[in-house]
Amino acid sequence: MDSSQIKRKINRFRILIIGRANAGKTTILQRVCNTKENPEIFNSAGQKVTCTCISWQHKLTFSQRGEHDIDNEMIFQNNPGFIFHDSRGFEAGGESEYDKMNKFIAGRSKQGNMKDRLHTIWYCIPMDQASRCFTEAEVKFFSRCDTGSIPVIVIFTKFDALYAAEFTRLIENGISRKDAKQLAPKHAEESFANGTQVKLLYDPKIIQRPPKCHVCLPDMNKDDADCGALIERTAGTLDDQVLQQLFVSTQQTNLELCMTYAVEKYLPHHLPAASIIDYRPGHLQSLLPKMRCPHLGLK
Ligand SMILES: Nc1nc2c(ncn2[C@@H]2O[C@H](COP(=O)(O)OP(=O)(O)OP(=O)(O)O)[C@@H](O)[C@H]2O)c(=O)[nH]1
Ligand SMILES: [Mg+2]
Repeated sequence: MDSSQIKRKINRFRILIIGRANAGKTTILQRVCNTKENPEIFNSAGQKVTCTCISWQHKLTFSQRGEHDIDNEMIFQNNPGFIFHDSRGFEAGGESEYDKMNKFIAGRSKQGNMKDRLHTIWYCIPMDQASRCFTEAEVKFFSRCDTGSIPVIVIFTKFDALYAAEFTRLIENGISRKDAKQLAPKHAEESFANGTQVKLLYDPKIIQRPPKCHVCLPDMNKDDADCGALIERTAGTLDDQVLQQLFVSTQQTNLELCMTYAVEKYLPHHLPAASIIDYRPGHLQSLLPKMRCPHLGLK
């Protein structure tokens, strides 16, 4: 199937994003869709959820308009190829909220039609809170929630919150302020990768249903934010090649990934063996414009 056939069949790539209030969920979705706009929200009947009583006294906030109703679909005009479902998890609501989420995931994983299924779950855990332990809700999700074949990726959001402590540690070790500022992000990533939180996440004694992988995202609120790592990890966790092609061609923030998948994964299956490619950069560049790769959105 080429990408236009895939798009006709599955239509849109559907993602559930979960995380505590203020975890940075909406910011990530905006980044992935390369926009600062809020999404349009549709209920499960496909009707737009609109705000009918806007006045300065009655102005509803974005979240009151249904952003966190897990059944609602959120679509950004800038990239309507993604459908998002947003959930604040079940931090406030306990069992009934958990059951609602569980039911939603179970229902969406059983849908006969591929286009109605959930294709990926992103679970956000923010790093900017005093206690950086997992909440009860998070432990419960990763111990009990059966997500079937839907891949789950943990996103450690607001990762830049760890830089200050790392900066201080470097200064205490005699590094200059200038160097410490430059080194802090890399050091923070290294100590985090070997730290308790990551170990806990994959410890079978505590977490019976671990995520497929995790990714650390700093500074998503900044104009030059880069969500490339999330896009790459998500593509890498999709076992189904059709879904992987759909995701790679739907996302528009990581062109490099499009090229990598085109050259390394898909072209070899679509070209006669004799025409397979010299990977030297100069040669490849001269070859690509002559090729038609509609399954990747490259024409
Ligand atoms: N420092 C820092 N701030 C961030 C980052 N991502 C988001 N923020 C800020 O965190 C705040 C909350 O971000 P949102 O994206 O609205 O969080 P949310 O999870 O959608 O919040 P709710 O919908 O209310 O649950 C905003 O002020 C963002 O600018 C980040 O990577 N680093
Ligand atoms: Mg939000």
